Amino acid sequence: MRASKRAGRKRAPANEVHVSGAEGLYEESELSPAVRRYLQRALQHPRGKPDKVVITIEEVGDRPLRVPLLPVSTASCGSPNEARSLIVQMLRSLGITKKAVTNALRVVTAQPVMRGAALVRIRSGARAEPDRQRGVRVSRLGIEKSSLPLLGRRLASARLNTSIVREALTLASKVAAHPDIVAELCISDDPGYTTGYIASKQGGYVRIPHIKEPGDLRGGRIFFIREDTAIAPLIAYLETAPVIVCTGKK
Ligand code: WAQ
Ligand code: MG
Repeated sequence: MRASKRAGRKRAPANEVHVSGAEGLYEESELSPAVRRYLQRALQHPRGKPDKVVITIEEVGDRPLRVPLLPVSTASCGSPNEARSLIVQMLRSLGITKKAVTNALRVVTAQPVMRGAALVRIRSGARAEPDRQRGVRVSRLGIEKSSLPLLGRRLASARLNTSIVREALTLASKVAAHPDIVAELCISDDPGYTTGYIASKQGGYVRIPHIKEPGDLRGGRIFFIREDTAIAPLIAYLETAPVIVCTGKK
C-alpha cells in the first residue's frame, strides 16, 4: 500500500508527498481482509490524510526463503542528543566510517522524507540507491504463522507486542539476513513515534527510545552495505524476494 498527498495545487507527481506505506505476504484467502486493513491504515495515518492510495497485489511465484528473527533489546537513552551519540558509537563499532555515519544522519534528518531506504556504503559513505527520492522499498515479507505465538509472548513480556514493532522487526530481520547488509538505522516518520532502532546480524534489533522529538515529521531508513556490494542483486532481494521470518525452530 502506498498513500500520498499533493503538496501544492499542481497535480504533477513531483509534488506528491509520502504519507504512509506498508507491505506483506498473504495467502489468497487472506487478501480481502488484508486490503481492507491497508485501506483503513492509509486513511487514518498520523502523517495526515492522503489524496491518493495505491494498493498493488502481485502473485509471488517462488517459495519464500526462511530467515531468523533478530533478537530484540532496548538501549537506555533519554534524549535525541543521547541517541545521536549512541547511534554514532554503535555504527562505528560495526566498522562503519565516520563519513558514512554523517551521510546517513543527514538523510534521516532531511525533508521531505523518502518513501524507501537509502543505501550507504560503509567505507566511502556513498549513496547507492538508483532513485534518491523513492529509495529502496523492502517488500514481500511476513512472519511465519507458527512463530507468531512465541514472538507474541516474547514481545508481550516487554510490552512490545504492537503491529508497529512486529512489522519493523520483520523488515529488519529480512534486511539483516542479506550478506551485503552490515546494519540498518531506522527512525519512524510518524510524528508521535519516537523510538527508533539499529539492527545488525551481530547486535540484533536494538531499540533506541527518544531518538527524535515528538511532533517531528522527519525519519527514514538507512541500509549500510559492504563497500563493494553489487546493487542490482541486493535490490532484487530487498524488493522482490519473498521472505518469511521465523523464530528459529523449523
Ligand atoms: N522499505 C524501505 N524503507 C521503508 C519501508 C520499507 N518497506 N517502510 C518505511 N521505510 C522508510 C521510509 O523512508 C520511512 O519514511 C521510514 O522508513 C520510516 O518508516 O521497536 O514506523 O513506517 O519500537 O514510519 C520502529 C519501531 C518503527 C521501533 C519504524 O517506520 C520499536 C516505523 P515508518
Ligand atoms: Mg511512518
